[in-house]
Amino acid sequence: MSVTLYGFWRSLAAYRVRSALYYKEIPFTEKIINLVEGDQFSEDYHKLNPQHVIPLLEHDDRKITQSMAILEYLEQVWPNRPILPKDAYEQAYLRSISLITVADTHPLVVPRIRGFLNKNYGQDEAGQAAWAQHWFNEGSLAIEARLHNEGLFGQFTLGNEVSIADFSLCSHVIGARLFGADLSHAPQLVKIADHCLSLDAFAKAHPMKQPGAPIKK
Ligand SMILES: N[C@@H](CCC(=O)N[C@@H](CS)C(=O)NCC(=O)O)C(=O)O
Repeated sequence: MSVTLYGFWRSLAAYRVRSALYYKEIPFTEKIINLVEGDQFSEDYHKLNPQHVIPLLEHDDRKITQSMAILEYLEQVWPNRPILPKDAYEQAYLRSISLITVADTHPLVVPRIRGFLNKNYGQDEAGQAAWAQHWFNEGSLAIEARLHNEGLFGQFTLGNEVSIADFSLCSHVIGARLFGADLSHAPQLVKIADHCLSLDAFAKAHPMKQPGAPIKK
């Protein structure tokens, strides 16, 4: 059995998958697709994922894209250390709170969007950062409100067990911090992410701990 994650240190979507692989104790190797150098557009990678994005998970001869689909696949194939509860409502809640960042926040700040803003609207790094901070703020506010409205959180998104949403919420907070977004209006979200990051699986998957990440001074 072989499991390969195609990822990159800075990728928040790859973080979601990498942390879940560690959490579920699934042995894997990671192949680096350097998004800065444009490896996502190489001929070889095009054959694997014509969308030119990471992550991609290769499990023997199967290829799976999209971090949420990969997490669901991991749960079904490796049910040890479960990340989805049995209850239908709880499952829907976890997927929906995950998608606030996976579908409605993160896609707005990825390299191709920032590159487009630069090329077509003349936005320099500061302009791109302000854009990213805005969308992270919107996402943080929405997640924080959902957490309080449902009142299902404990140390994690759902009570005191790690679930599928924790990988996404943690990636959101990591991204907000990388882009210098203000998280002061989302204290519960931050508390959950920091609790996740106190666990080995979440901590060792952190972007700043991956090969190629800038050394922190
Ligand atoms: N919705 C996808 C996100 C895919 C995505 O946009 N990944 C980024 C890295 S986090 C990427 O590969 N970007 C390449 C680019 O924008 O050129 C998922 O959750 O897997």
